[in-house]
Amino acid sequence: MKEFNIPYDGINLHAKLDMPENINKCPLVILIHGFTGHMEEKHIIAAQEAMNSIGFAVLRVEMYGHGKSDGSFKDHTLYKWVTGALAVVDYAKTLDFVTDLYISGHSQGGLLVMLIAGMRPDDFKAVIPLSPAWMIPDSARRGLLAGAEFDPEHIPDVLHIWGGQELGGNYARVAQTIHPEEAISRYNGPVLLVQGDADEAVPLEYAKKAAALYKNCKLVLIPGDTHCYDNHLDMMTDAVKEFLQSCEK
Ligand code: FER
Repeated sequence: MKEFNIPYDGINLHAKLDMPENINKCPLVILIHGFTGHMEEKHIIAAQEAMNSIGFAVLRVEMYGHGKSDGSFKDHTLYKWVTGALAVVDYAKTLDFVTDLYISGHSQGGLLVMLIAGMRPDDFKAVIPLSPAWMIPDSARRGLLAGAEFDPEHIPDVLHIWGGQELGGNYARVAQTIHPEEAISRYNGPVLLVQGDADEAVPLEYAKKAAALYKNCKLVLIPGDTHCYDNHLDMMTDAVKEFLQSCEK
């Protein structure tokens, strides 16, 4: 494992690169955590280890205001995550060992990779949104984010969200401008979307709608599982492994 920072626009994003064993050249998956998350979460590590086990390198990166990266949680927005992720892809494209590039993210990270895939569709062999929280923009337009209720036409400067944390109003202002359907329509490559059908954070209808809107999407619904695959983590990792292997055939 190599641990380092990816600098962009004067800030550092904390990254870890895990290589598969005994391989010189191989595909790379960029893997991103969710809202309030970080790269050492159980489901993120499980995905990374599964990918490594079938010969894929994995670049885990913590986005603005999360984990050991720069920026405060309160000040993060989806635009900051998008510009950060674009810089991460630029970095990944400089790595000589990489044969094919993939991108995967969980929850808000899943929304992020949907947006990035639409912005640079030529750069990825395939995209893997895990329980993607792509209802966030709709929720922001309705005035309900992470347990905070607000007037969507008069957004306060601070939102008081779950767990007593503060989130800047700019998060909501930015989220209101995002239309993931547009990003979905711009990516024609293969997509694997995995979600528990008892996900408590992302409505099941969003998983089904994304799968229908993508031109080439495999939807794996895990029976009875939660947002972070607490009951069947192995079913998530099995779906990811099978999909990635099919992409490399
Ligand atoms: C919300 C529901 C879920 C929300 C964020 C999430 C910001 C994201 C969850 C995750 O990334 O795990 O209302 O608002």
